[in-house]
Amino acid sequence: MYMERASELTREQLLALLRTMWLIRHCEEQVVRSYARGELPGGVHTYIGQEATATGVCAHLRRDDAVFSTHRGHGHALAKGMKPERLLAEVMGKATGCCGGRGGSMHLFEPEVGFYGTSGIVGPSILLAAGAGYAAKLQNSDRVGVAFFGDGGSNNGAFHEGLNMAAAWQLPVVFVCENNLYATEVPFAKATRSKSVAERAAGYGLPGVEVDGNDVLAVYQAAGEAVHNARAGKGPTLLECHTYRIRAHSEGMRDTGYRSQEEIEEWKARDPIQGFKARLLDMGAATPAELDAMEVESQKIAEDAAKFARQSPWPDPATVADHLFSRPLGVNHA
Ligand SMILES: Cc1ncc(C[n+]2csc(CCOP(=O)(O)OP(=O)(O)O)c2C)c(N)n1
Ligand SMILES: [Mg+2]
Repeated sequence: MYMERASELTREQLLALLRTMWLIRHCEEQVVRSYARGELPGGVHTYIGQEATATGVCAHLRRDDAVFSTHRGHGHALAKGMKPERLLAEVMGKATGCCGGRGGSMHLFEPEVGFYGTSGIVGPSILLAAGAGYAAKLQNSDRVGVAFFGDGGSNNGAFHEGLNMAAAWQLPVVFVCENNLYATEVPFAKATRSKSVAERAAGYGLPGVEVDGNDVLAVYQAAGEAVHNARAGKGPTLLECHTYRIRAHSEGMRDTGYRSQEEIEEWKARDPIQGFKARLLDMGAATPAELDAMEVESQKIAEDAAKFARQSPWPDPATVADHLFSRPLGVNHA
C-alpha cells in the first residue's frame, strides 16, 4: 500500500514543487519572447498552463528513470532536470544546447538526467516508455518508464499497443495523458466517443486514474501511487490529467474559431501556479514575501538562460555532417 500523502509533504518539498512550476513558466515566457524576436528556428509548442502535471509526476522520479515526451515537452525536460540554459540554447539552435543545436524544440535529449526526448511525432512516447519498462524488467531493476502524451496522442494506435503490452507483461510504466481538451483545434469530444481517456484502461486490465492536472498536489498524490506500484512490480498505470493550454497550439498559429475567449479566461482563473501559491499561503507554509522572492529568482534564472543562449555560438558549419551516419568499427567511410 502506498502510504505517502501529499498533505504530509515537508515545507521544502512543497516549495520545490512551486519552484519547478515557476521555472517552467518563466522559461516558456522566454521562449515566447524569443520566437517573437525571430530567434527560434522552427516551431514551438508552449506548456504554459500545464506546469502542474510535469512537476507533480517528475517529483517522484529518479535520475535513472526514463521519461519520453511530446512536441509540447519543454516542461517535461525541465521537470526531469534539464538545465534551463541547455534547453533555451537548444531551441535557439545554438552549439551549447543539449543536442548541440541540432535538435531544437522537438528533439530535446538529455540522457544524463533520464530525459529521452521530445518528439514531433504524436504517440511514440507511449511505446518507447513501454520499451524502457521492458528493459528495466529484463535487467531486474526498479527503474520506471514514463510516457507523457496528449489527448490527441491517446487516439493514436501506439496508445493501444503500448498499454496492452505493458499490462500483459506487467511492465513498470506510468502513462501520463495530459488531456488539455484539444488536439490542435479538434475537441476531445469530437475525436472519440470515450467519455475519458482513463476509462479505456479497463479494456487492457490496468488502473486508469483521473486527476485535476492543474492541482500539483493531486497530480503528486496520484503519480506517487503509480510510480510506487511500477517500482514494486505491480505493473503500469494510466493517469489522465485534466488541464488546459493557455496559448495557441504553437507559436505563430491563430487561436480563434475553435474555442471561446470565455473558456480561456475560465482556465486562466484556474492557473496551477496561482492556485498552489494561494494554497501554500493558506497552509502557512510560506509568507507572501518568500513566494514573491521565489518568483523573482526563477525569472532571473530563465532570463540568464536566455541571455546565455543568445550569446552562445552557432554550431560550427564544418561539423554539419557529424552525427548523420553511424561508423561501425572496421568500416572505412573515408
Ligand atoms: C503521428 C502524428 N500525427 C499527426 C501529427 C500532427 N500533430 C501535431 S500536434 C497534433 C495534436 C496533438 O494533440 P495532443 O496529443 O492532444 O497534444 P497537445 O498539442 O494538445 O499538447 C497533431 C495531430 C503528428 N505530429 N504526428
Ligand atoms: Mg491535447
